[in-house]
Amino acid sequence: MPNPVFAVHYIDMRAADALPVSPDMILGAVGYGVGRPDFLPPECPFIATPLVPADGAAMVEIWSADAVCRPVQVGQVVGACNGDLAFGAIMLDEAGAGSLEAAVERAYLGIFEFLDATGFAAPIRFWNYLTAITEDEDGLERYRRFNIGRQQAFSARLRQPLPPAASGVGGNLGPSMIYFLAAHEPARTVENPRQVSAYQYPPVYGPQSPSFSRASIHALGGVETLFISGTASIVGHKTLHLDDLPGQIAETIANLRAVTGAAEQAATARLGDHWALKIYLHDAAYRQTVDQAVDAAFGAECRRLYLRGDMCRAELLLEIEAVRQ
Ligand code: 3EB
Repeated sequence: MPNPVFAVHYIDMRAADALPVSPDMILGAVGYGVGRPDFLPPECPFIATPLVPADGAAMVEIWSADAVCRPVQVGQVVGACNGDLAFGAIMLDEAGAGSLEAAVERAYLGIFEFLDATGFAAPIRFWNYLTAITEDEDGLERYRRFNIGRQQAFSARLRQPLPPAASGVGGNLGPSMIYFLAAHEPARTVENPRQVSAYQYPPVYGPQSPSFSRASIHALGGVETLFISGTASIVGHKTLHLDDLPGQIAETIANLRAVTGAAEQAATARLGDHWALKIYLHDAAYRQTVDQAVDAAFGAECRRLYLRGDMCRAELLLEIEAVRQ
């Protein structure tokens, strides 16, 4: 099987003093509880998130490629690209925009400017990390305001019928931010047969339903990468297993299996066996219990990054996203 054109690495800064990849082949780096690492060349895109690792350590996520990447900045979006892929990241300027939804819309419009300027047609995966995600702001929850701003920009600029995979999680260290991967062709979108599509959630969850697909498949040169969106204990559109950690873990894994099954139907090539999971925990103390379930479901060799996060529904205890290639 040909090699994937990109890969993700999770680096523990307590142990790392060097890059695991060639510095000119880095698309971008993302920090959790840490600023730009000394070993990262200054021209490589780096963005700090408001999330911290669940065990308090500092972690860096690196997206590497199989070809030299060129750093590029367009407006406020910092990124890098090669012939096949682009990475970009932007901090939200909430004070400058006046409201969260205006800041989100402006940031996403900046992302579309970046895509136009670099010649990339389609975002294939978004990560949205927001501060105080479930807090009320002038009568409307911040996550609901975020959904309004995102959809405003998507309806103006997204050139595909359905949005790609995404995660939307809260943290409290520094400003809200967004990062993404993009390609020349839109990713194929995949839904979860056990769940109502997020973009069809009823208005009880907010005036604007969340614009993301449950998964997206990026295909290039016979290699397919599956990006599974943040996945939680939601069936239909309802949260199940309130205050029940084992129940939410089992339901989340059932949802991951269901969306994976749907993706296998939608894929044109066999998906690889390498998984990387990002696991958001409401309470870092859940880690051991979740880790045992992940070992059993995905195998002990499955890579994982545990983060302390606030889910966009306060009753969700955890959320898991995945890359499979
Ligand atoms: C859910 O299933 C949980 O707003 O981009 C998961 C993944 C969730 C992405 C987003 C939200 C988002 O509704 C929340």
